Amino acid sequence: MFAIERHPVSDSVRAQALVNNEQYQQLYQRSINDPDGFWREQAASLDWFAPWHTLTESNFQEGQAAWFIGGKLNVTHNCIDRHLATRADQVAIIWEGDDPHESAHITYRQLHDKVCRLANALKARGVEKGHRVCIYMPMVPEAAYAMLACARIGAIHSVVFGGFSPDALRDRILDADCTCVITADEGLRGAKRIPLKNNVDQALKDCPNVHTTLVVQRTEGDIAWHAERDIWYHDAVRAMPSNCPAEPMDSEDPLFILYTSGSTGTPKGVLHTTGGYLLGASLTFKYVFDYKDGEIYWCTADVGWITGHSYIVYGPLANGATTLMFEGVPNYPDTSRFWQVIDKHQVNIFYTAPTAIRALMRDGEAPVKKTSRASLRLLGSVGEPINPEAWEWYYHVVGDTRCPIVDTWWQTETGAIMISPLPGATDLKPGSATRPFFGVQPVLLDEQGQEIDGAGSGVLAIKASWPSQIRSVYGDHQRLIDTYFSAYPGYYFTGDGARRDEDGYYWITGRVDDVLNVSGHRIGTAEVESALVLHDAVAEAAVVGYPHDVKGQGIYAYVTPMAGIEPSAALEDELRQLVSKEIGSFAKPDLLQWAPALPKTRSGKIMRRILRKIACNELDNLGDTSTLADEGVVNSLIDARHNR
Ligand code: 6R9
Repeated sequence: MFAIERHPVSDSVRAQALVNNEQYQQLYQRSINDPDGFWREQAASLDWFAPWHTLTESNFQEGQAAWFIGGKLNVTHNCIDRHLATRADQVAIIWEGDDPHESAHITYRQLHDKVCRLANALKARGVEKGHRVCIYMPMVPEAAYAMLACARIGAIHSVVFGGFSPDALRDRILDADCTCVITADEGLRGAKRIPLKNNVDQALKDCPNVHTTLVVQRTEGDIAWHAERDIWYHDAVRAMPSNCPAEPMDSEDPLFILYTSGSTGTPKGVLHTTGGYLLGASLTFKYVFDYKDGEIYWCTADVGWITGHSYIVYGPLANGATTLMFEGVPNYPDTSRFWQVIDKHQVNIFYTAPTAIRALMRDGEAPVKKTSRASLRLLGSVGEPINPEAWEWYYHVVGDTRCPIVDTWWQTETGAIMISPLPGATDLKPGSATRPFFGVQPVLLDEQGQEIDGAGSGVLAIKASWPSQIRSVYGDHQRLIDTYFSAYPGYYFTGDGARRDEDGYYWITGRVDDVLNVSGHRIGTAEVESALVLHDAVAEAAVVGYPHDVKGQGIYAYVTPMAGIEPSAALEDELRQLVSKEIGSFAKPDLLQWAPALPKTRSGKIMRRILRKIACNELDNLGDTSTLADEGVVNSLIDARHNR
């Protein structure tokens, strides 16, 4: 067992930090005891076109949340225009290409110009306030322009991660009824080309309502052209005026939809609105990263995920920060790339995922140590629990024992960071996300749904609404209520389990539902199962997670073939391809086991608990098997597992 050492806040970090521990305690207490006063002060950090009159109206039973009611604002006015008086020539976005010789710097003035032109181009194509625009892009600055151009005119963006397959893209376009898609000819990652426009063409065969596709020319690769709907991005913006008024939006007008996986059914379109989301992203960015004017900040996420939305685009830009956007991958041209980029652009704050750290750890210290990293001041972690070994390596090797690590727990649904250290305030314990952010009231619930006091373990829930909370599941409000507000009435249910220690620190232990976290990607086991059973040769499939050294969790699929079908390596391969086609290659099973039958209860329910134990090789303690319809099934699965 790895001994967990406490890392106190150093004097030098405390001296230059925004808040120390006392100030954190005071501000936190105030945010809970006097929310009106606290949020009135914090909301003044944004520019409002019209003031709000009511702080919040929320009701967890009905899944209702509204914040800063009556207020009018525009996200891009806050992220761009208001900075022009003081920082027009400051760099807003540093773009680092896949190729280490390619980079670009975009100032706030240039960002204003780019976003306004694109906003005007969207308008010229008939996109209006409230329309949905799908963004399926590589990590190029145009992805940020596209999000911001939508926000400028009040269109709702739905960014779909570029790793999703054409089928997954189609489903998301249809669910949100998008009428416009912004994409690129191809993406470029680790010198490999990703056929984005081709994928869009395939997806759009079933999407008659899409009238426009704007195509960024990234690689000049060969693509098909549909003149009735395709336009080159550069042609569309060229003749447009470089000014476009920022649409005054209601605080509760939708800003974006982002699809995420749950334990059942198809992915949900998580809906976020304008005022509360922006304030949540902006405030957490400022305090958690302890951001100081002029610093260079780099978050390695993809804009296709919530981390990219809140902490590459909206949070940093709302603070007038310089945000770095990286097109490539950590191991191209070699595994020193992250650290080289840090030196090249003099990055001060670096925010990445445990899976990346674990992958780079395998290569040893040399690729890190041949770089300086002297500019680094703060490190961050997000997406999954960080194991203490990876934490210590990140701290000692990457951060040279100098930089605090903020382990930030949050979700697509929470919009912004919920539990995290503040660098000047919180002593660190490797593996713990530590304490709640201002205004956040986490609780641990036992099996009866009762709150656990003091130290203990339970499911993690949130007791009261917070500004950047999910507002709805797009097109299906009942699903919001069923998923988050029904299991434990009166609470927001996170889907995670957690432990609280004697210092009140939270330790997230992982999902308690059927959601996997594979390299930081959230994948519903039900989605993978649905893909597998589409194959004619498959009678039934059950998917569970198992511990994976680099990915955190790997995907373990049990597949029962149709009667008369002989399992084979070729068939296994076909099934993997099918998952790749239905979802994306990141969701392919790591291990596939042919199962003559699955363990079921007498009422026919698959006993996933047992399948999980077999996948994890925890065979000594299978738990209660008395409800099994046929114990022989379990023994045959165990035998097969042992034979692999
Ligand atoms: C931001 C993001 C959310 C799920 C969440 C939890 C896991 C995220 C974590 C963490 C432990 C952390 N998670 N951050 N677990 N420690 N610091 O990742 O959003 O993609 O919606 O995933 O990720 O299980 O419930 P999302």
